[in-house]
Amino acid sequence: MLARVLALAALLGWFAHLPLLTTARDGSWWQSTGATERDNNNKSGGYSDDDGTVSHDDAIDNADAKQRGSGDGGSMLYGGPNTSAILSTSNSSSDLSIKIKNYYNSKKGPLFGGYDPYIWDDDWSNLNPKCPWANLTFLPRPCFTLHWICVDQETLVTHDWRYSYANPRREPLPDMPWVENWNFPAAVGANTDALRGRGPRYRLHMRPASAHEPTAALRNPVFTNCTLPLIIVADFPYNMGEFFAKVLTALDQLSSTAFDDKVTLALTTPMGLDLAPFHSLLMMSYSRYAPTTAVEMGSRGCGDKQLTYNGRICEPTADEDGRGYRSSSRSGCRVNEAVPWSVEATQPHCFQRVVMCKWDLQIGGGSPLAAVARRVVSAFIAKGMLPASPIQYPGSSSSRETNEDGVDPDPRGSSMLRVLIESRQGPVRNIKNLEELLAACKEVDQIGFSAGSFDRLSCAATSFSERDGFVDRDRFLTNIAAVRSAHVLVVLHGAGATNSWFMRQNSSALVELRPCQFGTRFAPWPDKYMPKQHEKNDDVIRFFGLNIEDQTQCLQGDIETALRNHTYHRDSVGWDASYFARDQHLVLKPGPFLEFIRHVGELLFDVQQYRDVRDADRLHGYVLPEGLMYGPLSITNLTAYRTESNPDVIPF
Ligand SMILES: *[C@@H]1O[C@H](CO)[C@@H](O)[C@H](O)[C@H]1NC(C)=O
Ligand SMILES: *[C@@H]1O[C@H](CO)[C@@H](O)[C@H](O)[C@H]1NC(C)=O
Ligand SMILES: *[C@@H]1O[C@H](CO)[C@@H](O)[C@H](O)[C@H]1NC(C)=O
Ligand SMILES: *[C@@H]1O[C@H](CO)[C@@H](O)[C@H](O)[C@H]1NC(C)=O
Ligand SMILES: *[C@@H]1O[C@H](CO)[C@@H](O)[C@H](O)[C@H]1NC(C)=O
Ligand SMILES: *[C@@H]1O[C@H](CO)[C@@H](O)[C@H](O)[C@H]1NC(C)=O
Ligand SMILES: *[C@@H]1O[C@H](CO)[C@@H](O)[C@H](O)[C@H]1NC(C)=O
Ligand SMILES: CC(=O)N[C@H]1CO[C@H](CO)[C@@H](O)[C@@H]1O
Repeated sequence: MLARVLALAALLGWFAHLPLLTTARDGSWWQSTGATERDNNNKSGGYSDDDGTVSHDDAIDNADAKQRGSGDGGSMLYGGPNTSAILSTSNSSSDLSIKIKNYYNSKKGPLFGGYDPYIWDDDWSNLNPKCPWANLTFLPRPCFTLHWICVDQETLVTHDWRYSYANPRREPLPDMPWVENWNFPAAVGANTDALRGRGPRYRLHMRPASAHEPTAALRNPVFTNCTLPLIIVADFPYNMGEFFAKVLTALDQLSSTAFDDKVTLALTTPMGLDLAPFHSLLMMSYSRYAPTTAVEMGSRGCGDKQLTYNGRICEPTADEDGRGYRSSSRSGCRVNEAVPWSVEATQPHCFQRVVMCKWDLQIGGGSPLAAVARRVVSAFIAKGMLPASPIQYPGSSSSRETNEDGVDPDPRGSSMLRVLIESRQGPVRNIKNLEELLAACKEVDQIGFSAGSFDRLSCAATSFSERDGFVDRDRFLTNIAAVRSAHVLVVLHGAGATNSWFMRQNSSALVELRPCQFGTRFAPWPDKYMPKQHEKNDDVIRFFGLNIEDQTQCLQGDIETALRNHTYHRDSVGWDASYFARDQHLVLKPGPFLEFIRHVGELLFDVQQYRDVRDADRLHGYVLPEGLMYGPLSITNLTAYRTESNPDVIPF
């Protein structure tokens, strides 16, 4: 009896989208995901040039107003079945499947316009092995499935009967999820968040099929089940750290439960922007097809391409439904070429199923970051894509460091501590005296260096991007090779820290430098990203924060300077003390810095010792005017801490 009640509850949840049972009308689909209240003061990212406040942004305020205005939709409309209900009856789930299937079957008929409107979303293993396999039964909440969809540029055209105007009991169209937060990827070599670079929120449109479809492919839709697009909607899509932490880990998880690698990955990029090279490279492990953008997937076919790429004139589209050539059909083509994102011989425009997932600041993430990083790097290694490290440490023969296909020997050893310092260009967060630090490393190495098993020290510097901030495909892969040839990666808080995930695990460390006040007064911002994430991932990369709290070692960033001297317009720069703190340059005194590096070297290999020191609140560093102090993260008031705890300060 109980089982029957539960099964009924599950059925009600499952069928809540049917007109008779529908209660909510305009709830955004993600409102039912239990997403917590949006927090306007939270910075995003934390790794990257793109991280920023939400607080000054009109788009966000609108978004909030909208969320408040639309009430608690809380419906099950587009979220798939009530998973918890079904799981709670897990021992009767096959029973349940049959019941649901029968329900569907009994509803088939002419009313549904000839299409089965509610395709049974279980596995597709009965399909041609060339076609995607998917099990969409238990998609996680931020994902949902749409049926009978054509894609035309930025618009999803639904042929689903439940949304048709011809259906007197039609439902409102589902709300397409927004790319709510994103910073415009300008070619300026600086974080556009500090430059008010926030883009207006963006989403794809959705409309029902009409009497005036623009192309032959849309007028005569052929719905394929051999291409399964997964349209990804993500906050901060151009922020590699966010993308890696939220999208890639979620994708990794889905790939082990819901899809095989024949899925087509399409990222929603605002305003027709292209993918960044890191998108394609990071997603490579999850689809055998080239990732694309949602808009590219909706491209109309051969028209422009044929004219520009091989000079062939595109034949004007004739209708294939017997009505002949219409002057209105100027776009689209009779002949569609194959596309790299599908196995099919010609570009598909219409799909039996399209899955959409929205991963944002609140919802996202899946598999552990370190595991995903291992998978991504192994794929590069297996394909022979990793170049040799660009960094030549003394005493290493370059031949030993050349990666051969499928082989990735560890060149580092355990006697010379290899330190790689990120050299940043652009107007903010540079280390102004890199050469001095490199020279000091050499000197210390000559005088005598000792840290754990290490008795030599070697430092090198590298930039992770071009001057304009661009990271092309080769640079991205070279960066990975570079960090894998080092024991310690030193970065200023920012995008460079994301590379720490690609280091060799269990024998590498990340040192994150935080300029004056950023690691103390504003500590909650940087402290909640890298340190938390690495700790959550079993410290396979050891995280060390070094907070520079000596004013003589911090310099105002160029953006703040230009703002204060009226070179920059007030309207084009975010006036925010936390940005100013983050964006300072550093002029590091070599003494305390290298003492800290020695401390890192001592704790590098022994994770237990590392954790003991962390538990003893002596892991992270604070560079004071008097010297170097060890302490925990998140000391927001150094004066108070020093009064209470009276920690030693190593004088310099
Ligand atoms: C899903 O089902 C469970 C168990 O029946 C129930 O407790 C829960 O409230 C349901 N969730 C929603 C969103 O309806
Ligand atoms: C699941 O199976 C167990 C034993 O096999 C049974 O006691 C239990 O009532 C079942 N639960 C449901 C929801 O059917
Ligand atoms: C589909 O996924 C669900 C939940 O993960 C699982 O219970 C079911 O067995 C899967 N079906 C197939 C055919 O793998
Ligand atoms: C997929 O489409 C092909 C061709 O239309 C059809 O023969 C096949 O039954 C479909 N398979 C499924 C599982 O829908
Ligand atoms: C890291 O070391 C731990 C033991 O300290 C071990 O369990 C784990 O498998 C190692 N991970 C990798 C990736 O080497
Ligand atoms: C203002 O600051 C910018 C950035 O540091 C600098 O390039 C410029 O020369 C300064 N202008 C004046 C008048 O000081
Ligand atoms: C830090 O603590 C000291 C006393 O320990 C207090 O005088 C000072 O105002 C505090 N600073 C801030 C910024 O709260
Ligand atoms: C101001 C602030 O930091 N607010 C919140 C940011 O997000 C975390 C977790 O999502 C909350 O715990 C903070 O309160």
